[in-house]
Amino acid sequence: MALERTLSIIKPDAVAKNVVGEIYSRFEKNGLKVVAAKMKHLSKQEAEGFYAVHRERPFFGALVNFMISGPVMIQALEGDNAVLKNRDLMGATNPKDAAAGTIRADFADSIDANAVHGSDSLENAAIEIAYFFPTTDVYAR
Ligand code: RTP
Ligand code: MG
Repeated sequence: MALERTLSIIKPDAVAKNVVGEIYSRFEKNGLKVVAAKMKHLSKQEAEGFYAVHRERPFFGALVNFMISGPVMIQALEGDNAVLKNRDLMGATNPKDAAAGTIRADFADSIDANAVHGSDSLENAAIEIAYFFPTTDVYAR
């Protein structure tokens, strides 16, 4: 299996629900190690830049406004097949469609307030990690 890194964000709704530790525990129990982390209240510009691929979508404004509604917890995760493993732990984008036992099934309220972000490809993972962390702040383990 390939050792990978992926970018995870615990969104404002889940930070407000005080389930950061609960979500970290799921990463740890499934072989994903935190190799960089910080809490941050994103500016509008930072959120727009992060989700730039979605800027033409009808939900872009709502997505950005939600992401700046409170602090988020941002982490790089490392492990075997980390990108797909994290997506599996997260569950489907809409919590109504998320499999039982996934983070979104357990903690998300709606397609907007859906608890977590995870990179969707290895290529995007590298871009997203670099967006938030200088290489010196990512700790190989
Ligand atoms: P994320 O990027 O946050 O990890 O979520 P994702 O890959 O599962 O979903 P994506 O298609 O990348 O969409 C990014 C976020 O935009 C919101 N969204 N709303 N109303 C809608 O149809 C809609 N579609 C997407 C969601 O909050 C999603 O997480
Ligand atoms: Mg996405």
